[in-house]
Amino acid sequence: MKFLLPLSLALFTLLGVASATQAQTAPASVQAATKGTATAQFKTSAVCDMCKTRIEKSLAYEKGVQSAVLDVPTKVLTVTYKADKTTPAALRTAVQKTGYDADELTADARAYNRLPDCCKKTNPVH
Ligand SMILES: [Cu+2]
Repeated sequence: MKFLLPLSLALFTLLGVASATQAQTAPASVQAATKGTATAQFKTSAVCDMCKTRIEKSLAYEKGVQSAVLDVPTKVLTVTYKADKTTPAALRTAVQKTGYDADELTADARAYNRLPDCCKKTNPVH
């Protein structure tokens, strides 16, 4: 009967692996439920709450954008968008046209010049 113990241990191990595999597939099905929605983050040149409002409003009007949230202290803009309606590149362009840098891309000069002095990127975050 002694030989049965390792056998049942092996069986338990197999079962354990099987349930672990199932657990791993669960998040994938959650992702499938929200399929088509993607999130992108851009480092901007925003310096204050006015910048935050300006950028979030501007992005809200962009095609395919579901939400846009700017964190002023880190200057990071998080955009949730429909992947079949827009692209991170188009979203960066939208940020540039609002007058702010988006990652390595420099702000549109005209839009930047229209910003109030307190929102110029030469200012520290305030
Ligand atoms: Cu500002």
